[in-house]
Amino acid sequence: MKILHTADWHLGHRLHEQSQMEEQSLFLDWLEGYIIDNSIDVLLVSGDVFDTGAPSNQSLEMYYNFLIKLNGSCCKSIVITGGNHDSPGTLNAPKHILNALSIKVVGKATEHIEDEVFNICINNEHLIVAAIPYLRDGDIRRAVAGESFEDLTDKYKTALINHYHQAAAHCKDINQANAPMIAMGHLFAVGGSISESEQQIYVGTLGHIGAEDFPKEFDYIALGHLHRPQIIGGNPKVRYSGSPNVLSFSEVGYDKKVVVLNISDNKITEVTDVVIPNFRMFYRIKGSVATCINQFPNVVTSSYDLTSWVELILDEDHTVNTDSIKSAAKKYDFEILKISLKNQRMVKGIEELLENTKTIKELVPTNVFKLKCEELGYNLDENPEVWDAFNEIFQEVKGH
Ligand SMILES: [Mn+2]
Repeated sequence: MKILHTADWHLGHRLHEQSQMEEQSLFLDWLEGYIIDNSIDVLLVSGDVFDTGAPSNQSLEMYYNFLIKLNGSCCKSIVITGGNHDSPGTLNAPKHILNALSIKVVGKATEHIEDEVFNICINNEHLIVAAIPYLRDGDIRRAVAGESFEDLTDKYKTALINHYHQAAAHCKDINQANAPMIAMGHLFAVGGSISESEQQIYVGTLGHIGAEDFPKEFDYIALGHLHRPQIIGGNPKVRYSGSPNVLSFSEVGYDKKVVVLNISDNKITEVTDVVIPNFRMFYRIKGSVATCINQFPNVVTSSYDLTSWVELILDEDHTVNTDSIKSAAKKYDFEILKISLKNQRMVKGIEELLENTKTIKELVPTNVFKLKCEELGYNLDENPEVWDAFNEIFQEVKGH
């Protein structure tokens, strides 16, 4: 049996207000081809299918078109979980009709752990999957009035680990065939590295668990949430597939991947990283105005013919004039999405940030909070609990 693990599609994501629909649909086409060419039996998608809780019609269409294309193919089973970006209601709405197509959807945790555990059987081979979605505090725990932030953090972490142990126990109960057991998850596991697009979805210290916290019964943990493919705590069985498309310029410089597992005789015999093609090229060019312009001829277009996107980080003071850059760039067919100054955050206060911001969407609330603290002379580094508290409130307000 062959299993493919992916996550963090973020369908509908825009990078600096530019639609990424083209590369996202190229990824889904590529994935469909890969699954068919390599006879993948099971597809696992570990959360953040959509970028927002209310995906556009185009995003929904991409999703359903992809799923229906696999119907009748070698891929007999698909398991999809909700991430922190997904609205459980949106993912769950078509749950029953998708179930009829052998597609299991778990948008959020319910009170019944058996709702998250599936016994998949293909050609007499079994696989047990604990499809654990992003776990919101309210889904797994009753808050108690008057609890401190430390209490809350500890209790949430305990509830989270318990949830994994309950799932493992249930998997064992139904595992008559001694089949491999895989858990899915959408969370921040300690020992991973984060990119800028994830900092914006920072969840405080809540739910930070390590590789050792996952029940030993699981043969593999298919994680989502971090966008860089990576193993956690040096354990190759606890792994993030990463996002298939670049969602931030901080994600430039490494390959995007999916993970393929081979199972034979009830054992995972092989775990392979598969590199996804670069549908669009992304460049982050740093240096003085002149150095950056000198780099322009090195910017190439991908074989998929999508315009390359460039971010410039200028090593200049804040009075720099960018006209020469813009006119030099006219000769080339890439697009500059963002020009920033290396020391921008040091020189800009809130007023200046607001003045230079074209749309409210460009403002990241966490940055505004940091700048406000800086202005007030309040040291956030020395008071991490205030930073955590802000993020908690922020998550609450966003409705996650
Ligand atoms: Mn996420």
